Amino acid sequence: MDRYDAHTVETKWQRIWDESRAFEVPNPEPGAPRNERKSYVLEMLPYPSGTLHIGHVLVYTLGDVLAHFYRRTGSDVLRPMGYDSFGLPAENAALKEGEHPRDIVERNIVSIRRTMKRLGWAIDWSRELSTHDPEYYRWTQWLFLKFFEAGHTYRKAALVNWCPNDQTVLANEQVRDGHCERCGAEVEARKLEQWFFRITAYADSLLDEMKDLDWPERVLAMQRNWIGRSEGAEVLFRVDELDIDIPVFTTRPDTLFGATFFVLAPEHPLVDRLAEQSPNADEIRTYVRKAGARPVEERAAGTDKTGVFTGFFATNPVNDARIPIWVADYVLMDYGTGAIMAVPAHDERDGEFAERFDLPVKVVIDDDGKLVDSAQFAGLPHDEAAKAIVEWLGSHGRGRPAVSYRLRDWGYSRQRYWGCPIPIVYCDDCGIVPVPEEELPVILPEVEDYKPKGIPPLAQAEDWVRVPCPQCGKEGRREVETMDTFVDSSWYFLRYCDPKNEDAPYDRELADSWMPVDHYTGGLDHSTVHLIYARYFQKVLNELGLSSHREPFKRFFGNGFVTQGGAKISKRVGGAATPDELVESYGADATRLSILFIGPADQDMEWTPSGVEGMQRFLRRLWRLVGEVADNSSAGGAPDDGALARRAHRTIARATDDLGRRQQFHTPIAAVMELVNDLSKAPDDPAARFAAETTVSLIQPYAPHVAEELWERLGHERLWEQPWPQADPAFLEEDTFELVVQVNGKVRDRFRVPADLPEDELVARAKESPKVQAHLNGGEIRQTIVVPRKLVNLVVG
Ligand code: ANZ
Ligand code: ZN
Repeated sequence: MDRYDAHTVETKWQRIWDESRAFEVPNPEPGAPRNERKSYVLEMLPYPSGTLHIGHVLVYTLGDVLAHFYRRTGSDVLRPMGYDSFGLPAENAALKEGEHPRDIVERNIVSIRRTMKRLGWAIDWSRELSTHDPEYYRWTQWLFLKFFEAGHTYRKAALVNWCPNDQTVLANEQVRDGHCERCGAEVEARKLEQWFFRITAYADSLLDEMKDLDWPERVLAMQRNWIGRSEGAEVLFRVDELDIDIPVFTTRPDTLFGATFFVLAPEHPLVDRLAEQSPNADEIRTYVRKAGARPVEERAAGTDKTGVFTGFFATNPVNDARIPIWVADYVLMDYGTGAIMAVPAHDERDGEFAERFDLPVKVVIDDDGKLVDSAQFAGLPHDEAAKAIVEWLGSHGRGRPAVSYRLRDWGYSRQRYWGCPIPIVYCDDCGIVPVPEEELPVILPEVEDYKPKGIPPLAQAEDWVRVPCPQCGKEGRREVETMDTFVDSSWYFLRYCDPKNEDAPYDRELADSWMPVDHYTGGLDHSTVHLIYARYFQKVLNELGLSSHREPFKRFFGNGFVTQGGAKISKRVGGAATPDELVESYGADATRLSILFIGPADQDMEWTPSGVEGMQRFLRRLWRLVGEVADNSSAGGAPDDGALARRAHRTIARATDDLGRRQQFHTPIAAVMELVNDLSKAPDDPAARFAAETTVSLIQPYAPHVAEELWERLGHERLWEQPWPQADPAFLEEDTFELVVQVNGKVRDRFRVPADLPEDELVARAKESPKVQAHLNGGEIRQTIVVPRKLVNLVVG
């Protein structure tokens, strides 16, 4: 047999797959029976602001392995691909290169597609889409109209996060520690009219429906934290001089007797009224102006406490105490009610403020957690007291249980050029008027200069902007802001189900049959951005009757970052090899294997060239060995039950379990390598042929080209369509033993495991046991003792 030449093998099979449209899944005729088992395998679509880097090789190879695995285990697999081509990343790239964003993304798309094909990813290319394509964004606009009609999107003036560098508004989700997520510039506060999605109305659904998701706990925890649900009470404080009640939100109604002052956020609507009648009017107004310019993040952190006294007092409903009303910027307008009762004895921030301004401190909860100095509630444990006080407030009409959320409505309009136009016309008489459905798409106009200057660049396109009002026909003006690119990516997975539809974003029945996405893969950096927005969209679409599903992604796998020299690879970094260069030097199969072999794919991983060299050597060895076996034996020989046959069956069982249940991508490669070792030691074993076929079959999802070539050598055809090998339990049984698992020397579980598991794997399985976990209690494992073929003892303390 010839030497292994990756290039020849890979181009051969890529051509065959292309010509036979191997990975396309045609949609069935309406009403036609379908395979019961479907698997929608999806990875986050790339931004074509640049070309692909090694990080992409990881994400899309992960998806590829799953797609092959599920196809071969009997599912109809949908595995589409597209490009998130609108938005800041592309526009910033265009600005840097002095070109039009469309030219940049379209050029990058050509390059990305070519690289993807060279890597042999099994994609249904007939469903390809780009979000900047009018055929796509027409439907983004159509969905906007549906959201608008149903009141899910609205316009309001609000304090927004302004990136002075990108000259545009950022959603809260796009601000990291007070800095722009994309460019790193410090974010400023600005007041602007904005378009919002009413995502806060879905806060509880977003929380409750997490129970249906098979997602990593850390991602769910991030979303929970982002939504930030707090239970507490709203309490009314009276201001007699003005004859008004001001509600506050508190999570600690049990501390009500300890309130010694009262604070309004500078933006609170009542501040103006108080200032008008206050002797401190000037001081208050100056303070409010200054606070408004301070970034919200800094205010919330509240390192240096500032504030002014208004001269007014509020009355505490439980004890009629009159407490001074202050204005201070550590209270934020968009949380709770924008007003607080301050309890300096039990709240750290109030404590600091009291110290700074010399305000009284009153302790109302003692060291045992019981109330003191709190009238009839004294002596009660504080949680019981909280309930009793809220009840008392309710019966006196001074308060009620309340819930607050950290989640804000999603501001998505951008003062930038390269985005989906918002199909709205402003009319002096009719107000905000939606563009009629039949007039979509509202095409993004060409402009002379798309550079961001604070005024939306679309305002320059005068002929485009001026348009008759769709309602009264008088001259109106088009909306000149564009949508954030996260709107485009909030529904693309639905369009893939029916990408050519010209009458609707997608046929509901078709989308229902593919959705939800069964395996979604992408970066953890989207945990609180795209992954929340897409969930929100899906819920609204469900309620608008456009989908029967409420969750878009049943299972999510968050891949780790690929680093090189310790640095995260997110763009082309100097010195880092590109996927194209790797394919050129080592072949696609070696490149694919090497990235998944580094380690657990959900953790960050350091990429080194030696890994891909090692994989190239492995493939050469596999090639030689399988070639020899193919020459020396004939197809169809049944394996005996010798050691090699047993090994092969165990390898099947391990790889199948790792891929299907444990979502482990590196261990099956190791298992196959071991089998190759065993085969090389026993090339004349009666089971050699079976072992060789098993090897090729199991490595196929990782290295599909070489696997296909060797499969052919072994006298078979179209491995990508062959059923996944099945481990025969008869071959598995013998070589297992009953593992005894102890915690601190006490037996907590026993179960059978394969005899050849390495020690670290024995320990891993021991820790996975729910019975053992119940006894670990989350404690730190200080020592592990392994007795081979017998037991694992975990010592915690
Ligand atoms: C009295 C009190 C006593 C409070 C105590 C806390 C501890 P989380 O848990 O994050 O929901 N608060 C309410 N609205 C606020 C606003 N707009 N800006 C700044 N702070 C605000 O926080 C809820 C608590 O944060 C509320 O409960 C309130 O202070 C404060 F020992 O009321 B608390
Ligand atoms: Zn009008």
